[in-house]
Amino acid sequence: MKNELIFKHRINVTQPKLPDYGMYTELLKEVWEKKWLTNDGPLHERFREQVRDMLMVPQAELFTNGHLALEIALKALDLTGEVITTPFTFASTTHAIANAGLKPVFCDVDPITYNIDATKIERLITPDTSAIVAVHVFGTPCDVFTIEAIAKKHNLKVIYDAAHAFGVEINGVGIGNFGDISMFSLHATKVFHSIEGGLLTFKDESLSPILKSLKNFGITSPESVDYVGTNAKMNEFQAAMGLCNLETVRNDIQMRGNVYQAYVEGLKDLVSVQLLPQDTAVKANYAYFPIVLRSHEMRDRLFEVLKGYNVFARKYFYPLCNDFSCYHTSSKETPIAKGISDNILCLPMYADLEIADVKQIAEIISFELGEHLE
Ligand code: T4K
Repeated sequence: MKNELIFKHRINVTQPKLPDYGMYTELLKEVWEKKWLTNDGPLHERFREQVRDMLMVPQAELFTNGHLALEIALKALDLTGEVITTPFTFASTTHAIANAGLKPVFCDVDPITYNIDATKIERLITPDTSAIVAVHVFGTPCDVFTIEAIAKKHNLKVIYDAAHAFGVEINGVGIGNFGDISMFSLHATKVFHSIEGGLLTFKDESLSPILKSLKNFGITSPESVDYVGTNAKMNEFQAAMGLCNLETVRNDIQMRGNVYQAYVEGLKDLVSVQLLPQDTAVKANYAYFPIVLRSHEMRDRLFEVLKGYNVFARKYFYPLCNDFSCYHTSSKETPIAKGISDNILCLPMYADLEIADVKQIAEIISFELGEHLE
């Protein structure tokens, strides 16, 4: 340990962006005046329209969190049987598939982007396959064009878990325009948040009434319930937070970009560290800063030693979903994903992280990996 590099304050993997307090309470006055707290209130509607415009998508529906939004997306598309998906993701993705009564079939990932390897999808398709659920992990877009071609050829639906990808664009096209439905998480730990929250984007207008109904107990009119729905409505306090954060999100992403560059500068020459590459066709949102170490032991040692410096990195995503005991599957079928998951560490990344702190974290890592550059 190098004592002079120990932080006096705790640095977590992320820290939520909070808006101006006065701006938030000003919006809450409307809630008090109208006495409308949830169930499609006026702030909810305003937020829905503004966030739809911001993401440049034709249709958007809001939910109380990303996980339930994803479950509802799968139910709305009336899927059956098997769904091809990635094991390198948060538990939510696989659980949503299972909770929708579907069987997750795990496909290996690309060693560079950590996203589902589109070239390995077709061999997993069976007569029971109804969809592909891919994740834009850490905000890096999947190979959306290859996935679209496979889906068309085999008549499959495509759902993107875009939990990490708020504001990402491919050649100027909002990432929420790809696939049948995309899900964005608006959780406090994300690039953009509404405390808790979820958003589905889609092109097919006819999905809108089904999604609205599924998040409201399956009710379709005062005297009819046509679906086995749930309660996944976004309330007015969440919508107010979303409206406030929309004001600053572009600037927040720029600040994250500065943090990202400072990390790249500090870590790019380390031979033990693999960084996510940047694609010039992609407008990034710098949601996470993952590094892949050369071995599992090196990753676990760095994870522990960073805590001594007051730096709390996270092993996103370890273990892999196909190693969860509840699925009775194994990561043996997905060796690339296993290697990444065993060796990955996500470093602190948020808009308000000081550049000097990023440089210090990079210096700690260089020192601890024995690659201290004079
Ligand atoms: N799909 C994917 C690919 C996802 O990553 C997620 C969620 C979902 C679907 C589901 O979306 P949601 O239903 O959540 O909308 C966190 C988040 O809770 C979760 O939203 C996120 N992915 C996941 C990657 O990260 P944990 O268990 O790591 O959270 P926690 O409480 O340990 O917090 C992480 C760090 O953030 C801590 O260092 C402390 C800091 N923090 C957290 C909160 C909540 C704060 O400083 N303030 C806060 O208010 O899951």
